[in-house]
Amino acid sequence: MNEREFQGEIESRVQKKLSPLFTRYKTSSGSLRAILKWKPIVLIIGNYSSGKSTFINELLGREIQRTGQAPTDDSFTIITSDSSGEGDIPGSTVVSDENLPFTMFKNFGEQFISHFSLKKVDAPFLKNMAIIDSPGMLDAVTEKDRGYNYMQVLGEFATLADLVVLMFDPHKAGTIKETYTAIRDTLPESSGEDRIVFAMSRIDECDSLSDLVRSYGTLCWNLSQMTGRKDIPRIFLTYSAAMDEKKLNLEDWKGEREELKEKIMSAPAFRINHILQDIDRKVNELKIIAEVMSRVSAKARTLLAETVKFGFLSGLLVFFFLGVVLQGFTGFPEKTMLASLLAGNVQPQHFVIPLCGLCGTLLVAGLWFSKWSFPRMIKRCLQNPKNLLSLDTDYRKHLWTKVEERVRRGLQGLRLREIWFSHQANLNKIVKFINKDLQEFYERIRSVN
Ligand SMILES: Nc1nc2c(ncn2[C@@H]2O[C@H](COP(=O)(O)OP(=O)(O)O)[C@@H](O)[C@H]2O)c(=O)[nH]1
Ligand SMILES: [Mg+2]
Repeated sequence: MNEREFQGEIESRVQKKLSPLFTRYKTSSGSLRAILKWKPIVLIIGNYSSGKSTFINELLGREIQRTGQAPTDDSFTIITSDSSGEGDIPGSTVVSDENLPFTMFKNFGEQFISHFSLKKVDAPFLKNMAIIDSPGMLDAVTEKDRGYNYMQVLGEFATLADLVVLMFDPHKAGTIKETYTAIRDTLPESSGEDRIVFAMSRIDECDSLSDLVRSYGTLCWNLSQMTGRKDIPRIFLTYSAAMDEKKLNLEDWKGEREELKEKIMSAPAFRINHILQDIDRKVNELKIIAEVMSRVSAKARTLLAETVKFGFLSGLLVFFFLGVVLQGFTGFPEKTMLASLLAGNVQPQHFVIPLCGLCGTLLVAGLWFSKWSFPRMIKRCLQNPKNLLSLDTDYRKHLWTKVEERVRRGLQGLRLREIWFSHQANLNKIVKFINKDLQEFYERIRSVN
């Protein structure tokens, strides 16, 4: 299977079948489009001084990134390779380049942009891949001084990345909770943990084996606290062979660094999977929105039908008896339609009052519906829009938190005439895409693996 071709096919199918719906429900397929646009991405995050930049330099075989004990490098750097030679591109250019998937990062402001750049280096493995080096997490107080929302930036990069390496060192094994939360929230539930790789670096600095085991234990405890799961994911225990003064005999862990490197090199292979997971999430979000709109429209139509029925019945009563009532109170008209009907000599003028009464009643019913009962129904739905659908799985519950705001805005802006729009037909299209197109794509990658 040619991955590029497959990616193109997925892209055109999404474009054809889903984009009108994304537009219709005012949701953007933004990150999806960005992901489809460029090459596979590996994001490396973790505490400062955990050895991220050292590790990247090792992959490149050159000192490209600055390293050091203090938080030396406080920038996000995309490192990649293309045919146009080496060079640095400043953040302002990167976020304006429509061919790159980073245009939305403009929203994080000047402070972020001045701490963002793209480095082109000559490394064959980066032709079809990019690595992102990130500034490390600081403590909560210092975090405020950055001038941009660091956690959100991390989340946005993680959405684009095919693989996220979370790196920490034995001294700070207990402090990665925020980082983890920031990225986990942005990843689709269905991806499980397979897009996140945990690595504890600088293990050569442990004073003894028991020191190492203690750090590892702390880390496992923290991880299980964060993931809410009892099973511990694989944690690569690594160190940079270039560092001298090894207090421990690290023979047993020698291979782990290489394994981690291999894992990173294999990121392009995860890509199609990642794309499908993202489509899965986007389309399921869309489905929730369409479901709510379809339910609310159906409710509104039922309410309208009832109002029309009631209006018409009252209108009939008015039609026949308005003249009688009027006559009783005012003496006018001299002869009611009912009386002339019974007498058998009806004249056209006898129908004037009844018809006016009928039209008036229908008008009042219409006004009542549009000005009072429909807005009241929407208001009720807005009180607890969650009740409009069944959130039967954790995945759907999670997606709901993502789309709730959009659903609310959609409901608030719902015009009366929209209740005739074919939300149900849209919903059917979405379900069909999930059950047929998406499954077919999943089948195809399964048959290759
Ligand atoms: N002993 C030891 N030191 C390391 C290791 N990896 C990195 N360092 C040192 O730790 C410091 C921080 O590394 P750096 O790569 O800049 O960390 P970053 O902030 O995560 O990018 C530097 O002085 C490195 O030389 C390692 O595996 N073992
Ligand atoms: Mg660094």
